[in-house]
Amino acid sequence: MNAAEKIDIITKSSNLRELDDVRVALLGKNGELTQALKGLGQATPEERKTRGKELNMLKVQLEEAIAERKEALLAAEEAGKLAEEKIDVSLPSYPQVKGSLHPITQVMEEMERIFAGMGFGVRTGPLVEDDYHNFTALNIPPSHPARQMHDTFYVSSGDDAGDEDTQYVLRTHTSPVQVRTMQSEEPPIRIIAPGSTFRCDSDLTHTPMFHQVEGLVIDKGIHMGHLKGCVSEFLRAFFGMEDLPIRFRPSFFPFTEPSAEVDIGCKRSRESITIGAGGDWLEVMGCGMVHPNVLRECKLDPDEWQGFAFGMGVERLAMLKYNIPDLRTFFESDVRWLKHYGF
Ligand code: 2U9
Repeated sequence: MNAAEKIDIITKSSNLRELDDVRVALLGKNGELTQALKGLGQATPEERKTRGKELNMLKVQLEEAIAERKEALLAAEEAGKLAEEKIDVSLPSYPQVKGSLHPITQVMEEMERIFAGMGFGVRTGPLVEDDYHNFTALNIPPSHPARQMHDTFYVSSGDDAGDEDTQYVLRTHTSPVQVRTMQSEEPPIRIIAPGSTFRCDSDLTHTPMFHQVEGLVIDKGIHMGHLKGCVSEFLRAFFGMEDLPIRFRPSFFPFTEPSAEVDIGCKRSRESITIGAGGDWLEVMGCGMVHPNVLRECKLDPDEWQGFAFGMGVERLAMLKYNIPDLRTFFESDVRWLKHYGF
């Protein structure tokens, strides 16, 4: 086989494997050219010189031809792969993981939806509050236990953070939002204040940050009947039970008079709580008629304007509605937990 024929075989090899077989047959340890070069040992010095030169030139030619063909075959293979592996950029990513709002946000929005249906607007306010809006305006005396350092997160006012004589706290309830609303808007008022609140408390049933939805109605001639009707309507809508048993139990809060705690009927077993059925009671929220001192502090005459207020913990109500036994799971961000409870 002459040089041209050998090069022809190289350029005609149709894939990398075939090309490598040709390379081995020509240039491998026992290849044709390698053997011919080895055979030069027996040739005369003159022959070795001319034949050796020819064979080495041929070797370079063949190596170049093989390298060229290899490059061409690799390029063709790559082009074939690209043509085959077309990417459809319009396809959704896989696996398709859809995000969702946090369960607490979802429950809070559900509460907002129910109250919106009863004509309530939504108000929000600062998370870092001054002592006046969080305590004083709400008729909470300086000696009240809620004001103590171990119950409330006090915030250093620093050099450039507000008035240096003012004490700042992380709000312990959303009630200051209602105070601010009464002081900046004209009655009648019908609002809820959803949001995060903070207390120095951390155990199985308390986290330092939790959520509340509080509500306030101020109008002329408002009485306990309005309060009971509104709260009952909300609880029956929230738990989806027209005949949910509800009772109002006398209680005390500095900002309401009279005050009540609200219980719903349930059946308690060692494993779980069933809402609605059975002879047991479960506390779900607090409420009352706005204290005359609070009305006066907000420049409202108690003889002209009356109102009711209520407050509830969102985590607690979410746990009851969705049968979630452990409060801490709300803060663990475990996707399997979200799926299990259908969020
Ligand atoms: C103003 C006047 C009155 C809000 C109220 C409660 C009763 C209450 C608790 C429920 C569980 C807080 O999250 S919890 O620990 N709240 O029992 N809250 S009356 O009363 C107000 C608020 C603002 C101006």
